[in-house]
Amino acid sequence: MVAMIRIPPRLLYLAIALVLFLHYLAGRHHDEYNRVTSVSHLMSKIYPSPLIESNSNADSPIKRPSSLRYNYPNDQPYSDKRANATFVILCRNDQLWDIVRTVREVEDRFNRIYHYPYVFLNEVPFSDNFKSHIATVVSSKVEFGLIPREHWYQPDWIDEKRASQARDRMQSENIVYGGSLSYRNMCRFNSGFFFRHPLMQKYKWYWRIEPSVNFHCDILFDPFRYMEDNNKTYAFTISMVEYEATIPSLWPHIRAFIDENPQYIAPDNSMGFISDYGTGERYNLCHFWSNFEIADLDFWRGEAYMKFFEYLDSKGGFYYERWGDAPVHSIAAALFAPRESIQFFDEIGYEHPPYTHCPKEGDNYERGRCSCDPANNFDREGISCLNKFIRFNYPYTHKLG
Ligand SMILES: Nc1nc2c(ncn2[C@@H]2O[C@H](COP(=O)(O)OP(=O)(O)OP(=O)(O)O)[C@@H](O)[C@H]2O)c(=O)[nH]1
Ligand SMILES: [Mg+2]
Repeated sequence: MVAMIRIPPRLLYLAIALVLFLHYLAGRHHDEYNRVTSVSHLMSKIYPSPLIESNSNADSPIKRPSSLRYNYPNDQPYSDKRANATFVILCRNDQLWDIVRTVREVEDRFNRIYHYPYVFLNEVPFSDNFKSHIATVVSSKVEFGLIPREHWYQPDWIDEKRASQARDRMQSENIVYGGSLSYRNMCRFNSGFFFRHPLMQKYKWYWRIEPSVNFHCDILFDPFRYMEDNNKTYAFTISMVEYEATIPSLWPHIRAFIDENPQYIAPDNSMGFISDYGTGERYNLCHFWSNFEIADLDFWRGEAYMKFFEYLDSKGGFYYERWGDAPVHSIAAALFAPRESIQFFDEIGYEHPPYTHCPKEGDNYERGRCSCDPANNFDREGISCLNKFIRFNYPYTHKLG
């Protein structure tokens, strides 16, 4: 006869509670544990996903066996055609080697398979040396554009005395780029003009790249196609809080714009992400870090954003303060685009020094053969707004980091 050991139910519940508590603690403090015990990771061990097939011919279709088990971009099948999309890079001639290294990474991690074109923009002509080195590293068409004067330089109607006093004061207060006029030109250009450049007209989608940024993981899917197929408008990898001193009057102007133009506000907008409790009373300074952006050019070219930009531009804050294109773009995306059309790409490992987003959902890290340190992930920093975004925009499908 087999002897039966009777465990009191209370002891059993206690043991289960202890195991769950330890699991919770380990998941909270160890990214690695979190990843290997996640449901999607365990599922991927049961059903390993097929790898992307590389194809060096720009005109041939890209083959990728389909797998629709999970709702992550890396699992989307992209087998037929490319989107109408381009990389866009604003850059100076003296940044040649920083951008060559970055473009080489973009190629190695993604574009050697997809061959999307590049548009380089500059307020002065690119040198022949610059152009020839870029042509060496890209695997696709590349165009170099000159920015029209009126899209770049401080407009005549700006009161230069007031603008220079603002620059001097911000410099004395050690505000980053507070004393720089060229930085202000750049922010205004990125806010309101890059999508109007003649070379950009033929495209619907863009991916913004900057010199010295790093792509740490293989990108096993086509983000442009993902955006198109899933009705997305704007995608980001890093989100953080803005320096308040650079935008003191931005939010009051935006509130005035909203009051005058309520018809542009998307019914299901992301006010809850940029204003705590969604009241719209205060801007919580959260924005998408726009040095990385994948987005729909038609969103910027549309009536809502054009009116919004013209309104803000007329207030002079790009010069009398130091408004960045990041809060301007982000607030517009949050207000004028439906919230489900804003995409966070966990699978794109991205670094703009000093901050890195290192993939952490499911098995994104392993599949991307990432080179970033998971322990050094900006998403966990106090000034990151990612958790706020996830809590607001993905309440059910994404776990909090
Ligand atoms: N052509 C041109 N490009 C510029 C100029 N200033 C900045 N850029 C580009 O605009 C983008 C943003 O400028 P950054 O200096 O990187 O600004 P940031 O990312 O806020 O600050 P960093 O921490 O210095 O990277 C980069 O792609 C730069 O190459 C300029 O005066 N002329
Ligand atoms: Mg930069």
